[in-house]
Amino acid sequence: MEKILVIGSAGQIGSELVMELRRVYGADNVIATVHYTKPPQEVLESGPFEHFDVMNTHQLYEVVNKYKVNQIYHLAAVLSGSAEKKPLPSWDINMQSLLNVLELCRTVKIDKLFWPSSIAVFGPTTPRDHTPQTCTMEPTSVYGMSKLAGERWVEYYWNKYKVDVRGIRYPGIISYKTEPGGGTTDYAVEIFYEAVKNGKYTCFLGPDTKLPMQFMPDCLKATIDLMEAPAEKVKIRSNYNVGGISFDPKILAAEIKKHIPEFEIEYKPDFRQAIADSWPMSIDDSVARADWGLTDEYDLAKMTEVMIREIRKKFNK
Ligand code: AKB
Repeated sequence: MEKILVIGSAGQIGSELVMELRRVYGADNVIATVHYTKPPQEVLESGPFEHFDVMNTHQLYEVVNKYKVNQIYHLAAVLSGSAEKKPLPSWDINMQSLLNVLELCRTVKIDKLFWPSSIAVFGPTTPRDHTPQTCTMEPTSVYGMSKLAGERWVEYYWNKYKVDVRGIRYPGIISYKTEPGGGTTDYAVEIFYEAVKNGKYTCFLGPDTKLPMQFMPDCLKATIDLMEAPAEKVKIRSNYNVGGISFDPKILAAEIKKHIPEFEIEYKPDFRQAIADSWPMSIDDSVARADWGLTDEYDLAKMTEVMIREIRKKFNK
């Protein structure tokens, strides 16, 4: 039987992944954990929950022993925008937490580890259109540097110790349950909230900043599909490209206007523009499709419709 530990269960992806894993594997078999942020009530109430700091190895081993954990999803990280404000502490958290978890997997019997990377591993010297799985990677953000170093470490633990680690280079993730925090792609969630609540949005990226994004249901499906794939199909251990849908703020605003005709957008690019300009505009994920059968369901129109419907419900609008 699987006993799954989710590190970072209060975050945008973690909070929804816990609920999906509980649906698939049974509520009692998925242990949600956070450090300081309070997770949504449904995460707290629907199954086991622990409070601990992944930087504290003693606490990490204790929780793993207590529940006889055999799978870990390590999602805790400082994202791109926040990491630029505190480069050294962010590097420390992103790298040391990963090394703590990798060492745990090496020394205790953990069957599988999921650790996500990001499109942030790419940089200005990477081909920006249909960015291939393997190409030049010279990230310029602290977050991207930490994710690229992490990719090398997870592959190292696979090659050297056979730690069965799997991961996806997440594009920007769009969702309506838990808002993201500190990322460069966060505009693509904020815009929906502001459109529904106030009918206008000031975007921190310019109108033509095209980036790859993925809707949460497709993100959860890809994550769990990769973890359930037979080990021999997972040929890349340093993280797979996943492309989702590519669009820029003006295209997204036009799609939102189809539902909220009075919606207005203005642009005031800030420091995150330079980060976005160094990232891919679209991703080639053919390797993930061929190796373990990545599929996705949502295009821009379908995602926009669900986002607006659900946020309207949330705010009785
Ligand atoms: C960010 O914007 O930092 C994240 C990411 C693309 O990894 N959403």
